[in-house]
Amino acid sequence: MSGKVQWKEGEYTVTRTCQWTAPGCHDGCQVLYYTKGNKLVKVEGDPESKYNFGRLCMRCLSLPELVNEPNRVKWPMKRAGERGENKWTRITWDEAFDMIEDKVRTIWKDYGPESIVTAIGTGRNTWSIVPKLTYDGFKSPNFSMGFLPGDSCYLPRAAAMGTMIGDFFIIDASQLDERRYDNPEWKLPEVVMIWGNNPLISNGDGFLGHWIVDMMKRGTKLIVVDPYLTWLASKADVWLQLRPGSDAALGLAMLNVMISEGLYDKEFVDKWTYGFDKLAARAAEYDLQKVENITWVPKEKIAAAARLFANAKPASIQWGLAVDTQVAGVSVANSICAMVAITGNLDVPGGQHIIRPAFGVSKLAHVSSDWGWAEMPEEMRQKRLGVQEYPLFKYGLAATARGDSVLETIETGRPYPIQMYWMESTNTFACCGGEAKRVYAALKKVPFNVVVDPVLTPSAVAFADLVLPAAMNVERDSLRNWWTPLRSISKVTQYEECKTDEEIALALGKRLNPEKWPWENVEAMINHALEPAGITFKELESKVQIWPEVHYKKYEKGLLREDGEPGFNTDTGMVNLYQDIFVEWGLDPLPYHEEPPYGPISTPELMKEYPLILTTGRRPWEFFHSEHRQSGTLREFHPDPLLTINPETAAKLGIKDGDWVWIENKNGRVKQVATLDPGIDPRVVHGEHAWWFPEKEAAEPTLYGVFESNINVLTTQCTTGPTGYGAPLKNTICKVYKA
Ligand SMILES: Nc1nc2c(c(=O)[nH]1)N[C@H]1C(S)=C(S)[C@@H](COP(=O)(O)OP(=O)(O)OC[C@H]3O[C@@H](n4cnc5c(=O)[nH]c(N)nc54)[C@H](O)[C@@H]3O)O[C@H]1N2
Ligand SMILES: Nc1nc2c(c(=O)[nH]1)N[C@H]1C(S)=C(S)[C@@H](COP(=O)(O)OP(=O)(O)OC[C@H]3O[C@@H](n4cnc5c(=O)[nH]c(N)nc54)[C@H](O)[C@@H]3O)O[C@H]1N2
Ligand SMILES: [Mo]
Repeated sequence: MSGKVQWKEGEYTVTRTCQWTAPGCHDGCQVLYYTKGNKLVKVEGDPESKYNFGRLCMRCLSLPELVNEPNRVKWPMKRAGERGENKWTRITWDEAFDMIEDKVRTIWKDYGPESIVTAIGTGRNTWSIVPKLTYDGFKSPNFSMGFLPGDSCYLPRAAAMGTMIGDFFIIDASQLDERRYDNPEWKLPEVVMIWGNNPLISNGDGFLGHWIVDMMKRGTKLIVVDPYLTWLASKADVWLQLRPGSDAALGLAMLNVMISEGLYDKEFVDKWTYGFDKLAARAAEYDLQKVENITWVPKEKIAAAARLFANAKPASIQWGLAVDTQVAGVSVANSICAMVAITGNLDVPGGQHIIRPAFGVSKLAHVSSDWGWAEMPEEMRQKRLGVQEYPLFKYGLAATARGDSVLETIETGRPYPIQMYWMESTNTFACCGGEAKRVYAALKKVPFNVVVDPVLTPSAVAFADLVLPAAMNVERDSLRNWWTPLRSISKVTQYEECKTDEEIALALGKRLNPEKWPWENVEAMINHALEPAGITFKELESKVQIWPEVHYKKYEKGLLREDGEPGFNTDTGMVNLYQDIFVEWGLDPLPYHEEPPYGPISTPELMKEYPLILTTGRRPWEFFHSEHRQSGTLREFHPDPLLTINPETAAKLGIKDGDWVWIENKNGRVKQVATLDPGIDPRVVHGEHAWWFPEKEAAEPTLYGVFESNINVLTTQCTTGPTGYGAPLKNTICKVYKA
C-alpha cells in the first residue's frame, strides 16, 4: 500500500504511523498498526520506512498484549485507605483536576511554586510536555529526571557536549538523509568505536542499533569498550574489556597515544580547538602501564585501539549509558569528545554529526526540557534545586533540577519544604532511583503525590494520593523528532478513560495559567509545535515522515552560531579541549580519572567482605526498564531477574546455572537467578535492574515484590562527581551466595 496512510485489509484497518511511548522506547520506528474496531491486534514494521526498513523489536511486535492488558489504570483514582493499602475510589477527570488545582493554589499561597517538583524518567514524550506543565502550569522551576543518581542518563554527556562543543553530536550512520546508504555525499565510517553501549538491544538516544550491522556488512570495523562480551564485542577488531568505572583513564591513555604518536588532524586542531597543549600535557600523565593497572586492559590493546581509530577516515563513536554512570562521567564524555575532535571527525560525512532536531521542531517531539523555561522569572529559575551548588546544571543541553538534590531537600526540608511530587512516566524506587529504600522512605514524607501512568506501578501503590490513567502511543496524536526525520504519531484507539500526557497538561495548564496555554485543543498545540517546519499536523500525518536537508562542516559555514559567524556555538567559538568556565566553578578544566567510590583501589578493606565488582542494568531484549513485566510473551522469554557470573567464580562459590542467589552489600541484599557466562570477567558480576512482579500482591508490605530483586537496593544516591553529574550505578561492589 505504497504511499497510503490508512487502508482496509479484510476486517482490519491498517494505519501507517510511528511508535514511541508508552510502552517506552528511545526511537520512533515507522509501523503499521492493525486495528479491529477500537482494538489493536497486530503491529508490523513498515517495509517502506527509510528509518527502520521494516524491522521491529520483540517489544513492539508484542505491543497488543501490553496495550490490551486488563490491569491498566482505566480512570482517575483517589486514594481511599492509607498509602500502601492499594484501596482506591474511582473519580471523574473533573474531580481529579479540581483536586490538583486546589492543592496547587494552596501550595502557591502557603509555600511558593518551587515546593512542587515534577519527575519523569527517560526518553518518553513527557520530556517536552512535563517541563511545560512544570514551568507554565505549576510555575515551578523544579522539573527533574526523577531520582536518577547523578542524573546519569545522557545528561552528563549532554553537559559535556554543551560546554565543549556547544551542540549535540551523533554518529552519522547515513540516517540523516532519506537516500540512506545510497546518498552520494555520505561516507562509510572505516571504524566505529562502541563505548559503554549495546545498541542492538538498547537503540538508545534516537539511534537504531541495526544501522551498525548495516555498516559492518559494508565493511566498517569495530572497537568495543565494554566489560562484557556483547554480540558486537565478539565481532570487533579490538575488544577492550575494562574494569567497570575506569573509562576516563582508558580515554586519556588513548588520547596519549594519538597525541604522542602524532596521529591527530593538525589542521583541525590548529583552526578549531582551544587548549590542545594543555590537553596533551594532561594525557601524557596517563602512561599506558599505569592505565593497564587501573583498567585491567593490556597496554598493547589500548595502543592498538587508539591507532586503529585515529588512522581511520572517517571514524565515529557510538557511546552509551556506561559513560554517564560513573563519578567521572563528565570526564569520560570530555575525553571521548576530545578524541572525536582531534582526529578531525566532527561533522564530516560518516563521522560525528552535529545535530539539532529536524526542522527545529523540539516541542512535543523531542527530548528537550526548555519549553517555557526562558520566560520563567530569573528569581524563580535561581530556586531550581542543585543549580547553585552545581553550576554545570545551568549549562547542560537538557538542564533539569538535580535529582539527588531533590532527594536531600525532601529529607531535610532545606532550602524549602517539598509539598507536592508529580510522577509522570517514572517508577521511582522500582527503577529510576538508586538506593531504593531511601527513595521509598523520602516519598512517604511528601504531603501530596500524583502518579500519571498507564499501569498501577509499585510507586503508585506505595505513595500516590491520586493516580491518573495515561494513554499509550496507539491512543495518542503527537510528534517524534529525536533527531530526524520529523514523524507524526496518529491515534488509532481509545482505552477506557485514559488521556494523553498532552491532553492532561493542556487541561491543567488552562486552569492554572491560561495565558500560557492558548490552544483550543491538542491538535492546535501540535500545530504550534510544528510552526518552525511550516506544516500542519494533518499535513504531516499524510506524509508520516519528512527529512530535512543535511549540512556537513557547519562550523565552517556559519551555521552553528547565533551571530552567523563560522565556528562552534561555544564561548571561544572553538571546541574547548580545556574549559575556562570549569576553572571559574572550581572544577578541573581537563578530563581526569576518578576512582569509583567503592572498588579495589578506593576501598580495598571493604573488598574483603564484598569481593566482586557489581555492574548493573545492561538492557535486555524483552523489557524497557520496569515496563513489560506483565506481558505474557515477553515474560515467557525472560521469567526471572538474571545475575551474570563467570563460570570460574560460580564454581568457587558453589553456584550452578539457574540457582537463585543473594547479591549483597552494605546497603542490603536482593535475589536473582545465576546465569553462567564466560563473557564476563571473573572479578565482575552483572545484575539486572528494574525488577518488580505485577503478578504478586500489590499492597504493602509486598508491593509487587519490589524489594525482592531490585538491584537498586544495592546502589547509592547522592554520591556523584564534583560537577553533580555522574554516579556509580554500574560500578559498585557486592558478594554473591546461594539463596
Ligand atoms: N541499577 C540501575 N538502575 C538504573 C539504570 C541502570 O542501568 N542500572 N538505568 C537508569 C536509567 S538510564 C534510566 S533512564 C532510568 C529509567 O527510569 P524510568 O524512566 O523511571 O523507567 P520506569 O521505571 O520503567 O518507569 C517508567 C514508567 O512510565 C510509564 N510510562 C511509559 N510511557 C509513558 C508515557 O508515555 N506517559 C506516561 N505518563 N507514563 C509512561 C511506565 O508504565 C512506567 O511505569 O532508570 C535508571 N535505573
Ligand atoms: N530494551 C531496552 N532498551 C532500552 C532501555 C531498556 O530498559 N530496555 N533503556 C533505554 C535507556 S533509558 C537507556 S539510557 C539506554 C541505555 O542503553 P546502553 O547505552 O546500551 O546501556 P546499557 O545496556 O545499560 O549498557 C551498555 C553496555 O555497557 C557495558 N558496561 C557496563 N559497565 C560499564 C563500564 O563501566 N564501562 C563501559 N565502557 N561499559 C560498561 C555493559 O556491559 C553493556 O554492554 O537504553 C535505552 N533502551
Ligand atoms: Mo536512560
